[in-house]
Amino acid sequence: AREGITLVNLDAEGVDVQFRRDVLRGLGEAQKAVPARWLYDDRGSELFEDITGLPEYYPTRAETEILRGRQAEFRDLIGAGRAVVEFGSGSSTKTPLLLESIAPAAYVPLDISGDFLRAAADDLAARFPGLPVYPVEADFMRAVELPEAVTDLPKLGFFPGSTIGNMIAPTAVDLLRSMRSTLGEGSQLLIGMDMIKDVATMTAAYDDSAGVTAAFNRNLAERINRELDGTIPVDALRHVACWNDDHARIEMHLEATRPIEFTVSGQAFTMRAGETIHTENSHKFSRRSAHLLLFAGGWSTRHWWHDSEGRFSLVLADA
Ligand code: AVI
Repeated sequence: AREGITLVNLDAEGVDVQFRRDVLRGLGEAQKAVPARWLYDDRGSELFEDITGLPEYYPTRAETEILRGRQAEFRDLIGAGRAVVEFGSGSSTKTPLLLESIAPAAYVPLDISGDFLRAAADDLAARFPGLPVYPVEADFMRAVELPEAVTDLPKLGFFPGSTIGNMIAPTAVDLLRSMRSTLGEGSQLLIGMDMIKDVATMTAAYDDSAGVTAAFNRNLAERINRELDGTIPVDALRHVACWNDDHARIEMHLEATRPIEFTVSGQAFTMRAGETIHTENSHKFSRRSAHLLLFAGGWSTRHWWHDSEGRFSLVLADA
């Protein structure tokens, strides 16, 4: 199964049909699993914001360090006058750092959520008064038609945060290929990728001492109870973050601490003590695996930047 994104589809009772389908299907599998995209309801998105500021969660700080410290190099290698197409609503700190370094001709944020998109676009337009901003509400997992105003401009795709790492390889390749069709010949892509490092550092980033990541993970079970009339005893689920060396990824699971029974939308499920629901993958890369993934997705790597501790990379690639 591929982890796609589609526009919200509610039934007569206001239940998100796809959420219900994914949860019922995933809880029925031998290794229970729910696609990670469902972690991000309003509460989950708030908790993720909190995660990005945690001492253990190095990726946001490391990527911001690169965006701050390498502005002159971005200017040299990317050049002025491009339309910057950001996949996902702009982040309040990362996007301005890129825009101020390269002096783009236009900014096109793409997001599936119209509300986030408009808020981020208004914010950016206020900070860069001379810059034309064209928000596009779309599912960027598929090729997107960009506004006519930017058709003739060279493009730079921007996909920070290592969100590519939350996808299994076939989905990541599909996305990179869609980005290439969206941006067209002669375009560039600036993409964040989190690197493989010592297991303790990676694991701590997903199991912080304040318990914010645990709350983020358990919110998925709470969301199932809230939205799908579920009876999951959330107090019997423990947050687990572990390194899977075969797949080079951190996995998040919810582990039953005792045998439990519950229903979701009227369907009954059981879990043995120690059984888990797999809730997220966060793949980490070597230079070689990053290069191969980008290449399979239709992109040739041109330049690598990493933070002072070598934890995180921003990669510039050509279509
Ligand atoms: C959004 N994404 C890049 C985060 C990551 O690091 O994989 C999601 C996350 N999950 C737990 N902590 C952060």
